[in-house]
Amino acid sequence: MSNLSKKRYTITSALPYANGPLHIGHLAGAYIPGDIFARFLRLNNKDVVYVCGSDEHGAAITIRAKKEGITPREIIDKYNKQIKESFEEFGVSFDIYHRTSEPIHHELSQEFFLNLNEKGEFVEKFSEQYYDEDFNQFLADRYITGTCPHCSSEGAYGDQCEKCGTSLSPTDLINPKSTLSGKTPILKETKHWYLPLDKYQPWLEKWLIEGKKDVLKSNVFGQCSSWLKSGLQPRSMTRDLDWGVDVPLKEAEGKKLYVWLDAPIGYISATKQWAIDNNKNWEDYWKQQANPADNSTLIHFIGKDNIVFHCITFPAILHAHGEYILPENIPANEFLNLEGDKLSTSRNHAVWLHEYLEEFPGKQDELRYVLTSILPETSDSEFTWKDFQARVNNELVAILGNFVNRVMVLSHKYFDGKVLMGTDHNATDLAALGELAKFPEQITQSIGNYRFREAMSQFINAARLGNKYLAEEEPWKVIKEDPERVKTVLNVAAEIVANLAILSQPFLPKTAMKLFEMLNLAPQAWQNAGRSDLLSEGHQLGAVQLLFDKITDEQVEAQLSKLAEAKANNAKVITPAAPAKANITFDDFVKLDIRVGTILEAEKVAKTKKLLKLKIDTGIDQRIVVSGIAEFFKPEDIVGKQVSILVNLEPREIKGIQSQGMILMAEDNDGRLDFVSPHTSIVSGSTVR
Ligand code: B3M
Ligand code: ZN
Repeated sequence: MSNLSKKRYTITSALPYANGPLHIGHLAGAYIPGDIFARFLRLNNKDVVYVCGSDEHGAAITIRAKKEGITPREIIDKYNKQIKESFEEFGVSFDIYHRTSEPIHHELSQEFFLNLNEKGEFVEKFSEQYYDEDFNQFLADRYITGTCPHCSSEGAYGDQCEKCGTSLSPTDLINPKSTLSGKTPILKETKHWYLPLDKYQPWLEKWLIEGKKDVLKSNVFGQCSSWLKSGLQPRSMTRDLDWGVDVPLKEAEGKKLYVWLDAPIGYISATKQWAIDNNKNWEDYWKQQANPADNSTLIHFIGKDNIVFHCITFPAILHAHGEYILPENIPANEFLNLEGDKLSTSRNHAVWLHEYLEEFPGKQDELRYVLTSILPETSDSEFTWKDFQARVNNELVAILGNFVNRVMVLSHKYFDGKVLMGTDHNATDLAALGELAKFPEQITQSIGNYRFREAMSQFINAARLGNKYLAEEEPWKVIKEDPERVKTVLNVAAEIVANLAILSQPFLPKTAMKLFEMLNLAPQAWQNAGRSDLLSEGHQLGAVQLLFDKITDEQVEAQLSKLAEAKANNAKVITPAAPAKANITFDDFVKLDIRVGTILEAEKVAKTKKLLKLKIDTGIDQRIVVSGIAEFFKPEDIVGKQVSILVNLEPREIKGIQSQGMILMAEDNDGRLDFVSPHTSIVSGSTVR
């Protein structure tokens, strides 16, 4: 599939919206795969630029700003910083982490828009769009919610239903509501610039469907084919918004570029900035070269929700512009689930990277390892803390860590940390070294085909080989009768460690560094992997370092209870209110005689948990009411309190007590009760209507 024979690569990972922290799903979707790929190519001496940055426009930002009660600028500054730090901590090796709020990006996006506009590529259309009259503004897709026309679930957005995944237009929504005022928006005429995707359909079919059938991953190809099959529609490239890149036309004052026009251009503006900072020519990485063989190879790493924009919209824009290269591949991942449930920012069902870093300091590679092992490459996959623990303890600790540790400790113990050569390699040694030599090519194949899970398991198999070799040769036993043989065994083992150091570099950057330090060896290029003469005779090894330690049951339990707590909090917040009951007439209503009463006495009803016996002054009389509120109120706290009481309810006997009427209580989703009371003191017997 992928061609690793090119000399220049332009690698991108999706630009995260700077509207919240990152979680493990982000890492597993677009960043770990992109980083492994970029690191691998650099190790192979390719000319690589790996770019990313914050996506700082669009309703994603303004909605978040509104929620937090701060400005969009404050939101993007806050989350850009946090996200950038998380990436650095996890060793995601972008050559630049840029921002779409930078002037260089605004300029380039506007240049794209003007270029296409001058060529007459856009179709200008007047259309009716939802407008919030209270807020005097057109409503972006995300500012409108309503019922999904496909699955009937509530709370679908104007651009997508998150329940069933269908992409929508705001006017598709049933019973639309503005999220600004909560009111039903009106339709108002506005002008927008549309990219005629229908016009590019034949070209896309040729370039994407015919040309990339054998190149794209099947999940990506499947989505693209079905999009094209259902027929592409023109898509508006401008928005009535007050946050984003200005549409650079006089007649479009107040309008902004659609975020999905400017965001992918962010890859290019990031490269431009990097080129300025590093004395490079950005066009080498983005423009078509005189000799097509010199074109850079463009690869987009994304999650599956971004496929259409990277496979259809952005290529159409690049194609319409004319001077740019097109993506070679778009290896999108599916989604990662967590403990049996979808990852969710709004429900706080997630493992947040900034929290992981605090709770598992120094264990970045552990998470990289586990996520790489379970990447949702062909279908959704699942992260569980038990599995995390098992993989760290049984693989990183028990196989890789254990092997390296034994080699280091024994070498120091027997030979002062020197790599020596005793007797000649015997058949077992040669077999082990022969096996070892096969891994680089296997891993190369896997990475070249975007099969990072497979590559990761090949890597750990290389460590397994070392572990097995050592367990069979038992140098700790042989040392007594044949120290010369032990020199050779530890020499072979040290060569395996050196190979592991090289092979680990694309996957586990911190571990790779430690391994090279322990070996007292400079980091090596990929081409040296497979060799068994990396350490010369007499080479002095460095000090022993601990690579990994075990994840404890307590750590797992703490994480699980954190998720359970989030779920509990969440149930409180999001359980929707019960639907309204059937209508009644006013005559029905006036049959209820509700009064303000004052609690004169209160006591627990014996042998019950929930009941209080109350004596109430209703203004009409003093009467006894039994009420199920004992879990929420102590008798002594409510004497004197004014409440609403339904006085003409048929008396009932409860636990042998005649209860005359009913106290009105408000009940929330968790069953918590509170009185419906007058705001100020009011005479008992006042009517409630
Ligand atoms: N910010 C959407 C997302 O974070 C968007 C990606 C842009 S990539 C150019 O899923
Ligand atoms: Zn739906």
